[in-house]
Amino acid sequence: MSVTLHPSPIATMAPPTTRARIAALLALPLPELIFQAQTVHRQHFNPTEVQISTLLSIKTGGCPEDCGYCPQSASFDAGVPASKLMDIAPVLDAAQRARDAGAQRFCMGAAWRAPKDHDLDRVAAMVAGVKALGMETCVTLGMLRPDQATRLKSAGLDYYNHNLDTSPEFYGNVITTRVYQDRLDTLAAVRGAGINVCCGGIIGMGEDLADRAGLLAALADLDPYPESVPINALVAVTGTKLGDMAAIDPIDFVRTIAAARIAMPTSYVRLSAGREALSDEAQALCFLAGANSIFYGDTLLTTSNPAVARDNALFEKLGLNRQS
Ligand code: SAM
Ligand code: DTB
Ligand code: SF4
Repeated sequence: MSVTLHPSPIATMAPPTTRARIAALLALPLPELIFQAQTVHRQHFNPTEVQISTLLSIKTGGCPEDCGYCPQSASFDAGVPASKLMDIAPVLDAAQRARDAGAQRFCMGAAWRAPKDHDLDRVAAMVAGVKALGMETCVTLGMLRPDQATRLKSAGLDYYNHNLDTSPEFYGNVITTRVYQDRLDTLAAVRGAGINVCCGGIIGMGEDLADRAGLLAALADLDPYPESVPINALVAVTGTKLGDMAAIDPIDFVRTIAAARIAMPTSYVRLSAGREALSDEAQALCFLAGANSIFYGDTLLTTSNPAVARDNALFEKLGLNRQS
């Protein structure tokens, strides 16, 4: 007599996907979520230390991409005039000022779809100059080919920022001039050149909870996941496609930070754009949720950031220190 073996339902049940795990985290009661995030954070970091990066826009505006959030896109009139790539000396002056003010990393951003090779020569000189000041270096220049990534690595580049921005499904609502796979290809080129990856996204662009889980899952499933994860709250700039978007509820932002911390335990999770609209109390919750990095300095790229004096007072009030 033959016996048909039926596999047990438990053995055949697929393990939950990263996305499902993150969706479950986002749905937790806040105290439970914060506790889990704090626990993970303390396993890998000193919870009183915050990494400090300062941004500079080295080439502003006139960008051919149509990212719906971005005041630098030529598709919108957000009152940001286009300018050419800066000279090297003023960039190094700005880096030195940032270093003297306490920044560890200097991040240079250019409003390009992708850098041209002759522009890359000057950016490589900027990277080498900032490195010589004893700072960590980061650039965000748009799409990159593997040979361009190698060129930047040779100049001393520590981090390349290129965000996935949102979930694969929501992406087309925000950007039509390039696709998700383009972003993944650039990230692979950066990783392949041995540069650390800085990659995150934006919350508050009209996406739903499933999209937030999808973004965080896409980040966490990168192998390895990014060393640095900027979580931006949309800065709704008048004139852009998303200029009328309502502000995100700060508690939803805190939840996203906490889920990012749990999903990427050893990453620096950066409380990025949108901090100016957050109260001290909301920012304190973000730090409790596992954020351990900020952009420091009065401006981001084209929009404003909390004044240095406000951040210094916040650090003092919360007993936070700059990472040593
Ligand atoms: N052009 C390059 C690129 O897109 O890769 C680099 C600069 S771009 C301004 C860097 C990132 O800033 C974007 O990917 C986006 O995540 C973020 N960003 C831009 N505008 C923003 C806004 N209004 N609010 C929040 N984040 C924003
Ligand atoms: C990131 O994720 N946020 C920064 C940085 N990477 C380059 C940029 C935020 C820009 C906010 C809008 C602006 O100032 O133009
Ligand atoms: Fe251009 Fe970057 Fe702005 Fe997109 S986010 S429009 S690529 S500067």
